[in-house]
Amino acid sequence: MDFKGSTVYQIYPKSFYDSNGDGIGDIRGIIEKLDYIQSLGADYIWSTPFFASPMQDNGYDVEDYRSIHPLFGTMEDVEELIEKARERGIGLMFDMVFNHTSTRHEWFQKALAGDPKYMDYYIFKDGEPGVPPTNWQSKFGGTAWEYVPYLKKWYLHLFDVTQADLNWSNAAVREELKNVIRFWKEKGVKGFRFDVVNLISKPEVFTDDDQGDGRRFYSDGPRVHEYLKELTADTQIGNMITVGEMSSTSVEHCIRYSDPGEKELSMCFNFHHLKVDYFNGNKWELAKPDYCRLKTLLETWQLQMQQHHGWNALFWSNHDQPRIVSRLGEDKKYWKQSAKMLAACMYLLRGTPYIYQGEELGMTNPGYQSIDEYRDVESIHYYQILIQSGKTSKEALEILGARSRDNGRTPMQWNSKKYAGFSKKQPWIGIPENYKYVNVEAQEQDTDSILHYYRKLIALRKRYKVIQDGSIQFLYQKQEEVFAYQRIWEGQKLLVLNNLSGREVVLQEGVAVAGCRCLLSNYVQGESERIWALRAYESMVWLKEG
Ligand code: TEU
Ligand code: CA
Repeated sequence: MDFKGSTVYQIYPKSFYDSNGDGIGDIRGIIEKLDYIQSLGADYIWSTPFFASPMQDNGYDVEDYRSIHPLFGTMEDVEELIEKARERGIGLMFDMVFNHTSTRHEWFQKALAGDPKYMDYYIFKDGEPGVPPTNWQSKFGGTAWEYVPYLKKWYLHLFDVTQADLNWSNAAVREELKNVIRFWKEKGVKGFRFDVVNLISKPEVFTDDDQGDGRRFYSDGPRVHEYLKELTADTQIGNMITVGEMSSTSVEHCIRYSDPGEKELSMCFNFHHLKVDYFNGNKWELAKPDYCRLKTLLETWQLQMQQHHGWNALFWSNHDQPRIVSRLGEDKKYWKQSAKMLAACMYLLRGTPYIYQGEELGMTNPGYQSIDEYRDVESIHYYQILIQSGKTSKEALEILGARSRDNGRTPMQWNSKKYAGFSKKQPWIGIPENYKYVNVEAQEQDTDSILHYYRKLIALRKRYKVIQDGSIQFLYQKQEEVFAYQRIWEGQKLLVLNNLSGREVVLQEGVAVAGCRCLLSNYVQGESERIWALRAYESMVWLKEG
């Protein structure tokens, strides 16, 4: 299936469905829920990692790329998942964490034992204790270097200290990773998501960053395009769906990563639009969302990618992000309207949608009240850092409540029974109280639910070429609360109008809809010739066929 017409459903297995009652979601849990995923209209499932791992970073610290963590199941389970999904026309995309491995990986263990071959698999630098090679900071807080006294060397870890960065300038490392791809391709995997893949190429010389945390030296690093071209060519994944997760990237680089002529990846995730509520770029300081900036970012990326043959992955949420309805929508009075509006805003743009489990229900942040409720390594680190910087525990918890990655990792809400029907046992992480009404079962019954709205939206994408392939133009660019665009393809014209605010907005000069059909809306639409105003969080989609 052409990736331009596809929709991807993202699963975080640990929190999707627990089939054996140990409080932790698993592979058989995904198998049991395949009918549900099919009913959404998803073409692919991207699952975050379930490989052997000490789980310091919930599986993003891989110990063995070819074996399955027993918590999640067995290789047979994974093979069955691939097969049963295939029978339903759904392809599996696996998550390849190739920037780093767990320090428990055999390669790193051999490196620690002093084997020079494997030391060259990682980034070791000579040095003295207490004096890291550079001042670079880990993404999870603190220095990005760890000292190994008996080797008298430091190793680089851009993430947790148990996640050692691989040395991609070593051709042997690149060959090892290609073999991992080949292994999973042979098992019938249909696509890949590459974790922080724009960080794989480090500079030749390591120097202090006097302007930041070091990221400008290794994000979209010197040889990254060369490495990706080589990986794609040598593993023959150029005709599969591939997506790279790009950290602190630029549109220029994302064009190169995703332009079919470059033969690197099908598309990219970038996070600029999910930083519009950071205070001066700082995730750990709260600020109100800047909708103006949100609009400008989405518009710029859409237009640039369109002009230069790039392709966007369209998404609002994933396992690293707070719930979008709590963040850019309004999760109480206008819960339903704002969740639907956000969906239409994003998933009718030019690109491939990635819908994260529970987003289709309008799942919200859980509102944890104590640090003991948090599980994520990043949240726990930053709580300490915030306290050390002088914040009270109440302030730090308020920040985590809005920013923690655990907000997006709470169990999928299946029904209103105990533990939201996710498990028979107390789950590994707490469930938001609203599961009583925010759940699959309740929303299956309500034809006006967020769930049904997502289904309609996905079906529209399948049905209309204009959504898959149409060109895009933005409207009302000067009106801050209005996010509006039109898509054009041959005789079809699609008009998408959204009010990003909780207030009624009068449109400057109104927009003609005479002769158009309303395909989707989160309010009842009467007959009209022209739209003059939008109600709180109102969203409407009109089609004109020529
Ligand atoms: O995420 C990379 C990433 O950029 C985020 O973790 C980000 O740094 C974080 O939210 C800081 O605010 C990927 C995975 O999606 C994430 O789960 C992993 O922890 C990370 O890579 C390391 O593998
Ligand atoms: Ca389980």
